[in-house]
Amino acid sequence: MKSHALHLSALAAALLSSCASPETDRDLFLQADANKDGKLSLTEVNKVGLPRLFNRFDLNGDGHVTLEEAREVEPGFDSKVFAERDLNGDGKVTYAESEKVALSKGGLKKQFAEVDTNGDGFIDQAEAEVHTAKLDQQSTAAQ
Ligand SMILES: [Ca+2]
Ligand SMILES: [Ca+2]
Ligand SMILES: [Ca+2]
Repeated sequence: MKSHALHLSALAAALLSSCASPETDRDLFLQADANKDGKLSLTEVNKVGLPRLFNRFDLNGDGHVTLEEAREVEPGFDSKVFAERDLNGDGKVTYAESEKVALSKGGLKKQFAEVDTNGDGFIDQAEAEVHTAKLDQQSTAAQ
């Protein structure tokens, strides 16, 4: 993964990765669409996106993210941001901690709003595709 990709929106990284094939994106979309209404709500996006985001940082897959792991994924990761998520202060962020903090901030709300271009509170497949295409362009431009 190229470094610029790390700064793409969390939703993109988590759900609609720019390096995934369209096939994978569609699978992800379907997987995220828990109630199968053909649209993604913020709740659905958080449910699928937050664990994926977490797993991306948990490099050794032991169920918690250390500051070292966070910095390996995102060099210069702010230790304050880390401390804010490490609710019990043991130097590790578990998924439960990260989810709790993320949801208290609205989860992937900001990233969601970027994809929900008509602002109806749902991401439909067309909006998801537009977003993916945009990311593809960005990643091509950055190469
Ligand atoms: Ca870990
Ligand atoms: Ca902790
Ligand atoms: Ca929409």
